[in-house]
Parts: sequence; structure tokens; C-alpha cells
Amino acid sequence: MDLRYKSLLLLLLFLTTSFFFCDISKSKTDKFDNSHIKLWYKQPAQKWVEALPVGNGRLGAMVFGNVYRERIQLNEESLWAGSKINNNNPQALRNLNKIRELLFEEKNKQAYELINKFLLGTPPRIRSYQTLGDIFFEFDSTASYNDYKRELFLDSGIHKVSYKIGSEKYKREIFVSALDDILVIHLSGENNAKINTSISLSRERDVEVFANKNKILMRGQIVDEPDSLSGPAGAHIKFAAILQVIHDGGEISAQNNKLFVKNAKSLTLLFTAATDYNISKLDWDRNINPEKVCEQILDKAQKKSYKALKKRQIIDHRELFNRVSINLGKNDLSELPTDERLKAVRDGKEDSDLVALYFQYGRYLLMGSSRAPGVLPANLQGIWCEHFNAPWNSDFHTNINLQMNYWHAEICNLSETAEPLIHFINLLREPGRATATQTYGTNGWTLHHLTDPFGRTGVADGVWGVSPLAGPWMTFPIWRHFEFNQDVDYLKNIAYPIMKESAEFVLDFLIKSPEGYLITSPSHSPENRFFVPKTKEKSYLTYGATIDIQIINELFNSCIKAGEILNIDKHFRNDLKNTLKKLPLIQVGKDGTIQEWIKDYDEVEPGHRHMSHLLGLHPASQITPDIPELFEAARKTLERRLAHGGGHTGWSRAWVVNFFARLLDGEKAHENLLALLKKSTLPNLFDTHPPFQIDGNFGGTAGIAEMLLQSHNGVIHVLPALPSAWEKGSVKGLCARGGFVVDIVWEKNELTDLEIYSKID
Ligand code: FUC
Repeated sequence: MDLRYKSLLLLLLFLTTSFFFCDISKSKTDKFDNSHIKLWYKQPAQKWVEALPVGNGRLGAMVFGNVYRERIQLNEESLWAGSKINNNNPQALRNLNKIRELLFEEKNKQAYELINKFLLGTPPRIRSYQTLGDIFFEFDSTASYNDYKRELFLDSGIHKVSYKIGSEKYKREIFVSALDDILVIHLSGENNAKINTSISLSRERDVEVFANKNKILMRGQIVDEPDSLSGPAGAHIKFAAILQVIHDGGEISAQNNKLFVKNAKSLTLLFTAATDYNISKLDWDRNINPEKVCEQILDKAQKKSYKALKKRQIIDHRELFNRVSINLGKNDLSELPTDERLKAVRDGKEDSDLVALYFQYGRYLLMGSSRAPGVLPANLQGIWCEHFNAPWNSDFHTNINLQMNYWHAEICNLSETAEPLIHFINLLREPGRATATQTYGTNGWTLHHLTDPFGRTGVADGVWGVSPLAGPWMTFPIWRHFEFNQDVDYLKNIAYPIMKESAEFVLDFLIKSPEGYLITSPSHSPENRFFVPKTKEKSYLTYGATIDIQIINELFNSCIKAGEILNIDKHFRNDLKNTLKKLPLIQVGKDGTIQEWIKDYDEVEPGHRHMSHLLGLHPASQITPDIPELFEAARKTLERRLAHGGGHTGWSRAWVVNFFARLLDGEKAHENLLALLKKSTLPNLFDTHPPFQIDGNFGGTAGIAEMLLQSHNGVIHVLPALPSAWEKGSVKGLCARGGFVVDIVWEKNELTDLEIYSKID
């Protein structure tokens, strides 16, 4: 036990120690009252990044809360442009050896040219995730209003807007139910207040809209324009959306594709949407009729009253959300509107309670973008996107971003939210096998630095997209899901087969380097370039970049552990063990930092946002205090990156928080968390790259959790990086590897109370 860290280190031999574990029942997890946790504002949103998100993993909506003209921007997770293509370059394999030779000889320019011609995907780019459209309300009244408030209650997922016109009070409640798979909008007034409004459902492209009686139907098919870099033009995914309005009092009529409501006491709008995407095919499926799917969902939902729908929503949402509570201390700013609090923090005020809100928001956003009834994982914007051509297509970026989206899933007691990711990765094995064989002549499966719902796994974007080890990296959340839940059936039937096949890819992909190591080639350290010593040219390309070695260490060691637990594949395990011995070691460079490449090259951008060679520190756990030389070098690496402006994008800053948590440095982790809030957070607390990208929210939430609890390498470490600013507080319901749930209370920066429950026995 090291007292320097002022924390309690509990050595737990997983599965063998039992004397202080109690049983944890399902109800135990649903124990916290989080009803006070909300984002709130005194004015409507003017911009999309001020609007507030609701979602159920499949449907998402951004609510503006305008009094006269309400906009609710809509998303359906599978509404993507593009189509299914095998984008593996057919020339790749016959050029691979030459590329490898050139890289060994440091003829990087020639290697670049060959890769650019023969390795890049055909086509290299994908098309974008798209908005589904908007619901607009145009209210008749333009009279001035007061007592305005919009609030997003994170514990129920209900967004409320309230205001007064004269003496009449008006209220709107909006949520997306996971149980009923619909967006629900309820408008009501008190006493004599009446609702007079038009309602429309629209999208700028590719749709027809019809209004009839009390319904609006939107029917569409994405039409892609020619773009040789992103795949064929044509009529692609089909989709439909239906909005049904139930009015209490007054009347409703349909005209010009809009509905008109006169003098209603209250209105309940039920909305759903669907596409003909079929995830099991990673493609559209013309047997699916999106309109029928919408009708079936609405048929069921409309049988329930608004009250019943709301009650079901609250119970269901709380079951997940209320598993965790966090208290970092209330303060003078706690009662202020969220945007004012954010501004106060930017002005240098202390508000740890805002950090607690940010943490819970990260959990809320993952629930909204990655859970059943959804099937796809959270993309670069979660599920919320107002674009037709989103930044980076709002895709699944697999060179840090998709991974980061799930760092907090297990530790924050939302294990179910990882399931869409795991399922998706499992399905990507099939196209990933073709990529492995056709591009590299190997067994197993892999993918490169991004993918889409159509399962593109070939080399994407440009030469910087040559990340053959992105596939093995994507196995981390799959193993982590087992580590936290200890479900051996899952390990046997899902996790291990994915991991083993990924390791098979690596075994075949490795070749002998001039130094005599087994290395990856081609290779790069995501998106960072170095100067080639002889020519001084800038290059991404190398062999055996440090990140690759760390990924392989992690994957192989996980596979070995999994094989031991399942008691299978002894020979395979031996192969992995023998191969591990032949990999290069993590090296320390001339300036005392972790060496990023196989040779001690000088980087072009010392403050680069990617810090891939620290993957061994986090999320992996190969660089620990037990290896002081590497631990110290990791700190220097981080300091050097930061001194040169690193951490400037939201996700990069979030990763820095996690790194400092792993370096057991609470003060630095906290300092960077504040920088995340000050520099990379939008008024609705969305992370900004810029622009909006959700990974910073998720990575930031994971960082906060890692400051309070760590559980890698067989140890549960309580309060490993507690900053002095969080003098008193508690966090309850966090999860630890080994199937544990942990409740922690501290005062004067010292642990005062600790309870650990076992979920499994
Ligand atoms: C990676 C990053 C960028 C951005 C993009 C979506 O390529 O280098 O900063 O986050 O993903």
C-alpha cells in the first residue's frame, strides 16, 4: 500500500475473497434519487447547440423550446446515406510486400505512393449519417410571455418547457420512450389556457409528406448524388415517419400537409420513424416496409394514455439512470441555469457540482444513443445530428472516437449500453474477414480507421487511414464487458470468438523486422507524422508503431486469460505467449518520453491531439507505477504534448483527464477536466471538437469515474486521483472489474465509508 496517494488500495483476488461482500439484487441498483439533476435555462434555444437532447438509442430529438415557433429536430439511428460496398482495394495484396520492403528501407515517399494507389479503399470514403427532419409548431399567439423555463430532467429523460402568457400557464413535456419506441410530446395549459397551433413534419430532401385527419406521414428514400470517392449514386435507404396528434377539446384539421389545432385543452403527439435498414445484413432490406413498422409501433402506443406512457418512461429510464449517484458538494452556483454556471466556470469560479452534472449527463447521453430498441452504437454525435453532410459524416471512427464513446459504459453501471456496440462489432467480422484476406492475405478479421452501418472495413479516407490494428483495438470493449460482468456464457459464445479471430489476424499479419522483432506493417500512430531522418520528409508511415504493440499486448493477454477461463485452445494460447515475447518492448526515447514509433523519430506536431503511444497507460494498463521508468516517461509524454498545445480538441482533452487519473494525479486530472468544461463545452453541455462531437462528453465522464475508482490489473483502487477541490463527497453505484458495485464516501479528502457488493455471488 502506497500512502503517497492518500487513498485506500484494496487488493482483491477476484472471485476468491468474499468476507465483506453482500448480495446485490436488482432493486439494490435502483436506489438513488437523482430527481434534482437537470440542465435548465431561462430562455429558448436559439441555436442547435443550445437545444436539449432526448433519445432512446434508436430515435433522437433536439428540443429548442421556442414559445411561438417550436422546433424539434429528429433523428433515426439508421438513416444514413451510402450503400453496401466491398471497398477492399483489389490491388492491395500484390503490392503489400513491396510496401513493406520500402518501409523497412525508410523509403517512405515511395511507400506512400504505393499505398495511395493500391491500398486505399475503393472508394476510400463513406457517406453521411443524416437528419430525419423536424417537427415545427407555429403557435397563433405572439403575446409576450414570462416565467419561462426549459429543463431536462436526467433521471426521467423528460424535457419540460413552461411559461406564462398573461395569467395563463403553459407546459410542454417531451421524451423518447424506449419501452414504447416513440417520441412523445405533450402540450397543456392550466385553467382556461387553450392551444392554437399548426403542426408540420418536414425534411428538406428526398421526401413526400401527407397530412390527413390527425396524422402526418413522411415517406422517403435517400438519393445519393454522384461522388466517386464515396461510392455509387442512387436511391438508397428507404424511410418513413408518422406523427399522430391526439387532442383533448377543440378541433383538428389537415390542410396543405399540415395539421391545425384550434382551442385544445391539451395535445399529445406520438411520433415514430423507421428505415428499411437490417443490421443483420449490414444493409437495407426491401422486405422491411418502414411505414408498416411505424404503424405497428403507433398502434400499440396510442392504446395507452399520456399518463401511462409517461409513467412507463419514468420507471424504465430510472431503472438504468438511478444506479449511480454522485455528490461533489452543492455550492452557490448550483441553483443557477446551466449556461450561467458554465460561464461562471469559464470566468474562474469553482463549481464541482457542475462536474457532477456533466458526469451524469455523459451517462444520460449514452442511454439516449446506445440502447435497445436501438441496434447501432453511438456515432460521433451519439444519435443527434441536424446535417445532411455531417462533420466527419458523424460516422463510427475507430482510431479513438468509437472506443472512447464506451469507456464509461461499464464503470458507470450502464453495461447494457455496450451491447449495440458488441453486436455491431460481431457483425463486422464478416466484411472484416474479406478485408483481412483481400488486403493482407491473412486469416481473421479487421477494419481500418472508420466504418458505417454498411460495414465498410477497407482502408478509409487517405493514407492516414491505414490502421490495420483498429480491428484488434475494437476488441477492448468486448473483453471489458466480460471483465465487469463475469458472464462466462457471453465470454464463450460472443466475446472469445471475436477476440480469437482478431488475434488470428494479428498472428498472420506480423512479420519479422530488420531488428529481429515481430512487427506490424504497414503501421502508423493515428494521424501523427514524423520527419524521416534521411530525407526530412513528413510521413505517417512506419512499421511496428508503439500503439500497435500495445494493442497486441492487450488483445493477446485478454485472449490468453479468456482461454484459461474457458479452458480451451491451449496450443493457441501458447502461440500467443510465444509471439508476445517477440514483440518490441515499449521504449523510452531520447527526451525521456514514450517513443511513439519503432525508431526515435521527431514528430512534426509535438502537440498533436492524438496521444496513441499512451494507450498502454489508458485505456490499457501496461504502463503502471510498478514500472517506474515507463510510468515517468508517460507523464513526460503527456506534459510535452500539453506544453505544445495538445488536448485542444474535446476528445483529446478528455483522454488527458483519463491519463492523469491513471497517473494518479488528481490535481492535473481536475485541471484538465476544468479545461474541458471551459474550452470544449457548448451551452447544452455537448462536447465540441469543435464542432460538436460526443466523444468528449463520454471520455470526460469516464475520466471522472477513473479519478474515483479504478479496477485494472486485479486491483480495486478507491479514490485513486481525488483532487483537493473535491474535499467532501460521495459516488455510489460505480462498477469495478470482477463484477463489483462500489459505494464510496469521503471527507476532508479521505475515504470514510466504503461498501462493495458482488453482482455475481
Ligand atoms: C479523428 C480525429 C479527429 C476527429 C475525427 C472524427 O480522425 O483525429 O480529430 O475527431 O476523428
